[in-house]
Formats: sequence, structure tokens, C-alpha cells
Amino acid sequence: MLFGRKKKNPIKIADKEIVDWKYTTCGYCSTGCSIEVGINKQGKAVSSRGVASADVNRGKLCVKGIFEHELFDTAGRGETPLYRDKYIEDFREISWDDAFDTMAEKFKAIQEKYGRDSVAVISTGQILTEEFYTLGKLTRGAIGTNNYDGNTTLCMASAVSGYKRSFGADGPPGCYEDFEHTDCLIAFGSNLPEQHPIIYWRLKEAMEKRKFPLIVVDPRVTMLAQFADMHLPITPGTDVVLLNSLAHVILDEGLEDAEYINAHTNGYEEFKALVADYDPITAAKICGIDEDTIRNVARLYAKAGAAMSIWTMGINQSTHGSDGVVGVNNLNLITGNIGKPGGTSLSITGQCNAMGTREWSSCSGLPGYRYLENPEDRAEIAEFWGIDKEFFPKKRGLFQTDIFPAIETGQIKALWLVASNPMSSLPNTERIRKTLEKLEFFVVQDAYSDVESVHYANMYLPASIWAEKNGCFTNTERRVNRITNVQPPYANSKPDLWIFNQLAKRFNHYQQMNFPETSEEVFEEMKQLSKGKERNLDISGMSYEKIEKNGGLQWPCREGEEQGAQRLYVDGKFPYADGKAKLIPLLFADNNERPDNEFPFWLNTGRVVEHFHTRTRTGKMGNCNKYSPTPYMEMNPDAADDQGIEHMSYVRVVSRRSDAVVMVQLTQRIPYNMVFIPFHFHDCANRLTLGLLDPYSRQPAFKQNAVRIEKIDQKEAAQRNVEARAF
Ligand SMILES: Nc1nc2c(c(=O)[nH]1)N[C@H]1C(S)=C(S)[C@@H](COP(=O)(O)OP(=O)(O)OC[C@H]3O[C@@H](n4cnc5c(=O)[nH]c(N)nc54)[C@H](O)[C@@H]3O)O[C@H]1N2
Ligand SMILES: Nc1nc2c(c(=O)[nH]1)N[C@H]1C(S)=C(S)[C@@H](COP(=O)(O)OP(=O)(O)OC[C@H]3O[C@@H](n4cnc5c(=O)[nH]c(N)nc54)[C@H](O)[C@@H]3O)O[C@H]1N2
Ligand code: SF4
Ligand SMILES: [Mo]
Repeated sequence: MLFGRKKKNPIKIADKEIVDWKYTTCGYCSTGCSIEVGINKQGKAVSSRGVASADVNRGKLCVKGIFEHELFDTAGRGETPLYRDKYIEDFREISWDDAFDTMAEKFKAIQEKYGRDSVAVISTGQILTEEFYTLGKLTRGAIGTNNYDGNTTLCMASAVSGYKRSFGADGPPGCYEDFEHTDCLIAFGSNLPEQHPIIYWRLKEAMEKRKFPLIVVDPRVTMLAQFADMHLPITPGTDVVLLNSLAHVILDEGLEDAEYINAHTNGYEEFKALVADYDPITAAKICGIDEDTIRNVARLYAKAGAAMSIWTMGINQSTHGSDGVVGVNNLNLITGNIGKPGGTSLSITGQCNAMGTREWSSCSGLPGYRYLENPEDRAEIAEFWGIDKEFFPKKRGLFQTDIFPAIETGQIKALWLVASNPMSSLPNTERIRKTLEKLEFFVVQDAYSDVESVHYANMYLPASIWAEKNGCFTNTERRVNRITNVQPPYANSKPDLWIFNQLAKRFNHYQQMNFPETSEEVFEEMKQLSKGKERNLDISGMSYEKIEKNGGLQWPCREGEEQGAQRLYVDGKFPYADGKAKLIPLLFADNNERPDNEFPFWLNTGRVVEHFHTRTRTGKMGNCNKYSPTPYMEMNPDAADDQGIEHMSYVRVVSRRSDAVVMVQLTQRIPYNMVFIPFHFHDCANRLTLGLLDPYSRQPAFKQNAVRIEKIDQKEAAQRNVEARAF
């Protein structure tokens, strides 16, 4: 008798009639995978595949990238510019020209009445580098407001600030290839298999070839923790204590690299004095990791030939985010693990072009890692752009997270929001709602018109998205890669670059300044500004053609060089004036909202693999949304048992700010006194978060909040859920 599939119809793979494959780079996370999009006879994008020859992903894509071609005609795409005098009125369609005239007129009138800085501009990590550069030029050089920042303050600000404090400049010094050389890796608050699946795949490949210890520091047993040799379930917000204690053991046991410390760092004595207070017994009580584990990890790390640390939001999104990054850098400096193969401090960045905005947007200063605080940088850029250097402010203005309170207090009257969705992504949604309602004039420029922030806007500008545009992204390992316009702009949407250029025409300085029309011309302008021996951010050796041919190029890539550099600081020379890095003592202050009798659970927030941020994209894509269509919460089964809460039931989660209804998923991944809610869903996690700010980076502590859980009527909750999904 025959068993199996013999009699069944064979599986047929539909012929999509692809006639061309077009090169581009994924527009979700900062891994930077090269993608080819398949185009059929009708010119429609019908398939996505990884580029086999690309060094980053070597033919692989994750669940988001593999469906990215479906993005172009997802529901809710913006079709035409919209306007209304007051946000409570109905929108009416307007022409692009009218939109720009009105926008310029309103901005100018508000600036005249309340001062130049009363108009704020908030951007993103998700548009093209050429667009960032042009927006910066427009905002700093023509509109002239100093209240200009990006959503990167929610994301990478602590890494930027920590790199600057330790090394004298921003820029992740390592690369993915470091996995191939390292002898020990610690991951702090980074869940690679879900958030950077292809970086994880690179790590796994390296570990399969050559086993080395993987240590994961995370309060949850994440997917990465499940693959680790050691998991350190740290008490939230206490990484600085652990880092100080690791340094304590290393110095106490004489495991440091004294030669490296002497030759390449300043501040050793003060640093040593501070970490002396953080012996493992004292530290264990604060960070929840036992003293023997601290000693073991310190020894493993210091004795490894090459050791590296990676981190993401578990470190950055904290009241000690910047200090956490400095702590990681301290650890690597004292063990001589910077700039060597497998020895590095590698911040895993977030959005597809979080790096591009850091490098070129002028959000925190001037383009190409130049500073407003530096008179020579101001003079150089003013001359290059053809404007008076006195037009620039002498220090940076408000960070994104300080712009919203400034709207609240009436200092800021108008806001231009480009590719960010603060109604879902900022802490304390109710407060943000009230803040947006106070604006006199509010413009949202987004690829989707159904974004929550649009409800409060006077004007909506429909932007083209991802591979409807042409330009570059920079990934986590400083690799500049190409996005090519594989599809024409949707409906009457326009590339962000075109929008910036049109608005620029409405401002006085346009006559003196040059705003090139094409991305490639903008790139050539950026190349001019990047040239210089002392500058690490040098892209003058790149061209569009060369980038695409190589599947991306890393900076620095100087004029005449065939390839970019894999690592920074290889010679131990840092961008501080004396060429040395700083060892910085970090005093821990316990200032988080903590669980108590009234709010007994830590609320931790983050991400899942199938969704990206506020779901404007993945919420509408079949497979991505199918995996998790409902706002949910991870809860420990024992804790749920004690509260009489069942798996898959709805509960109300209450914090000091507000409440949210979620479905309970019971899992041992989460400790007894903690719950975890993915922040992707609107009117959910961020209704509850407090978001205390880091003093250096102004980044919110999204992951340390206190909540209680209440039982609710299941029928009503289910009905509300259905209604919410329908909206
Ligand atoms: N699928 C998917 N991938 C993404 C994104 C997405 O939305 N979806 N977003 C991209 C972006 S912009 C970013 S910034 C990255 C974020 O990437 P990750 O930072 O890896 O993701 P998160 O889930 O936000 O947080 C990581 C971990 O930090 C832990 N954590 C919480 N508190 C602490 C703490 O006090 N200490 C330590 N050590 N850990 C803590 C959490 O338990 C969580 O597991 O992902 C990028 N990739
Ligand atoms: N509780 C909690 N909150 C968090 C986090 C957390 O871990 N926990 N993480 C924080 C982090 S790390 C980040 S990065 C932020 C993200 O926060 P946001 O950036 O506010 O969230 P996104 O949903 O990515 O918003 C990007 C918007 O840009 C639009 N868009 C996409 N491509 C384009 C384009 O090419 N042009 C234009 N004009 N628009 C485009 C999208 O439709 C979307 O509306 O969230 C933060 N919020
Ligand atoms: S790992 Fe990141 S860059 Fe690569 S396909 Fe997935 S979302 Fe895109
Ligand atoms: Mo992020």
C-alpha cells in the first residue's frame, strides 16, 4: 500500500512572470539587507528576494523583508495633499503648490509673531540620507529654526551621546564580520533574532564555525537569551551597576590591558576610584545578578583574546542610557577591545537609516558630524551653503522629547512632522494628544494618511515610500547602501526630497543656496563635505554605481579607495584633541518608577519580529499582521495564577498615567514581577509609559514603568478589540 503524498496534487508555485529584478535595500531595520524586487510584465512589484552576493545578508531576508514588495499599495497610503484651518474640521484636497504656499506663509507668520524657534521640525530615521541632508539644509539654512530633531531621540540618542563622551565622536566602530573573530560576546538589552534577524543569522553562522561564549543581559528570557551560554536576568535599569562591577573585578584581579589603557585613554585614576565602590557583593543587591556570575563574566570577557559587546534599546532607553553606553565603552577600553577584529563596542542601531540621520541630517548640529557649538564648523557650512554664518544658532536647540513639553507651555506654536508617529511612539499618549491639540499649525508628512497623528493636523502631505524613491541608507556597520526607485510614486504622493526642495523655494535664502534636484547630485554635494584626512565620516570614494556593485560600502571610504574601512580606531587614535579616549566614572542613581503595593509589576515594552513600530506598514501586510493582530501582554503563569488571570483573557493594565486593554499571553519568558507589552499597537503600551529622560541624550526610559493588572468583562473587551481593529 502506498502512503504519503503520492496521490495528492503536487504543490505548484505560481509563475509570477517576473521580467526584471531591481536592486534596493530593506526599509525596515538597520541590518541593511540588500533586496531584489521582482517586476512583472505589467511593471508591478510582485516578489522580493535577498541578494546572494551582498555581504550583509548573503541571500537571506527575514519575514518583513520577504514581503516588502507588498508595501507599495498597502491600505491607507496618502493620495493627495489635504488641508483644514482647524483640526476639528474636515480635510479638503489641495494642490501641491497651494500646500507649499500655505505652509511657508504660516511658518513665516508664526516665526514673525513668536520668533524663529517657535516653529519646530521633527524628522525620523526612515527617509533617505540625501533627504535628511536636504531637510537639514532647509531647516537650518532657510527656515532657520533651532528646534529641529528626530525620532532618533527615542532610539539612538544614548548611543550617539555615549560614543561622543567616550571616543570624542559618534560612529559605531565595529562590523558584523567581528562575529567571525570574537572570543566572547555580551549582548545588553538586544534581542537580535526578532529585531535584527539577519544580524542574528550572521552571529549564529560565526558561532557554528567557531564556538565562543554568548552572554545575554536582559530581564526577559528572550529568543537570544534562549540561545545563550549565560543569561543574566538583570533588574531593569541597573546595567550601569553591572558594568561598573565587571570593571571592578577586572581591575581588582589585574586582568586589564594596562598597555592599552596607558597609550590610548585618559581618566583611569578617577575611573578606578569609582569602580572600587562597585564590588560584586554590593552590585548584586542592586542589579539582581549574583556575585559569582559577575566575577565569571568579568573573567571570561577580560581573558578572551578578543571580546565584543553589542547593545540596543535595553541600554539606550533608560534614565542611564548614555551612561550605559559609556559603561560598555569603559569595559572595552580597559580590556583593549576597540578597533580590533572581534573586539569592539557595537551599538546595534534601529531604523533602516538611523545612521543616515546621525551623519547628515543636521538635527543635532551641522552635516557630517559637525557641531553648531564649533565656530569653524558654522563658518565652513555657511560658506558652503552660501549664507551668513550668523544665521546659525551657536548651540543646538531642543531635543525631540523636549519639543513636546515646549508645545505644551506655548513656546512652540507650529510643528512639521516628517515620517514619525508620536501619537503611538512617545510615552504618555494622553499627554501627547493634548499637546498636539495646542498647536496653531501642524503639518504631517507621511506615506500614510491614516497615521494617528494626522487626526490632529492642519495639513497632510502624502510622501512616497522606500523604493518609490532613489538614494541611500547607512546601516549598523556604517555601510552605505542603495535604494532605487523600483516603483513609481503611489497616486499623487511625492518623494520627500521633492517636497523639501519645493518648500525651500518659498524661503528667502533659496536664491543664495543651491538645492540640487536629484538624489545623486545631493550625494555628490555630501561627498564634498565629507572629504578630509581627519574625518572618519568620509564617503568621497563612493559613487551610486560603486555602492550598488559592492552591495554597499562602509565609511570611511576615501577618494581613490576601492573599499571602505571595516573598523574605526584601529590605530587606537580617537577623535579627541589629544587622540585619546576617555574612561568616565559613572555614579549610579536609582531614579526609576519602581513597582510598589499599588502598581506591583514592572512594565517592560519592546518589539516582536513580525511588526515594525506603529504598524503603519506591517499592520496591513497579510503575513506580518496575521501573526499578531491583537494588542497583547506577556505575563508569568505563576503571577497570573496568583491574580486569577487566565491565558488568552483580556485584562486592563493600569499605570499612574492611564490604562490599556490587552490580551494575556502566559509565558515563562517573563519574570514573576514583570509584564511585557509590544509597543506596536496604538492606544496601548504608550498610554501607560512614563518615559523619564536620560540627562545627556534626553532619551525616554520606555522599559521601566510600574503597573497593576485588573480583570475586566471579557465580552465587552472582545467587542472593543473588534471595533478598534476595524478602525
Ligand atoms: N521586528 C522588528 N524589528 C525591529 C524594529 C521593530 O519595530 N520590529 N525596530 C527597529 C528599531 S527602530 C530598533 S531601535 C530596534 C530595537 O531592537 P531591540 O532593542 O533588540 O528591541 P526591544 O524589544 O525594544 O528591546 C530589547 C530588549 O531590551 C530588554 N530590556 C528591557 N529593560 C532592560 C534593562 O533594563 N536592561 C537590559 N539589559 N535589557 C532590558 C527587553 O526585555 C527587550 O528584550 O529594533 C529594530 N528592528
Ligand atoms: N513603549 C515604547 N515606545 C517606543 C519604543 C519602545 O521600545 N517602547 N521604541 C522607540 C523607538 S526605538 C523608535 S525608533 C520609535 C519609532 O517611532 P516612530 O518613528 O514615531 O514610529 P514609526 O511607526 O516608525 O513612524 C514612522 C512613520 O513614517 C512613515 N514613513 C515610512 N516611510 C516613509 C517615507 O519614506 N517618507 C515619509 N514621509 N514617511 C514615511 C510611516 O508611515 C510612519 O507613520 O518608537 C519609540 N517608541
Ligand atoms: S533583517 Fe532587517 S533589513 Fe533584513 S530583511 Fe529583516 S527587516 Fe529587512
Ligand atoms: Mo528605534
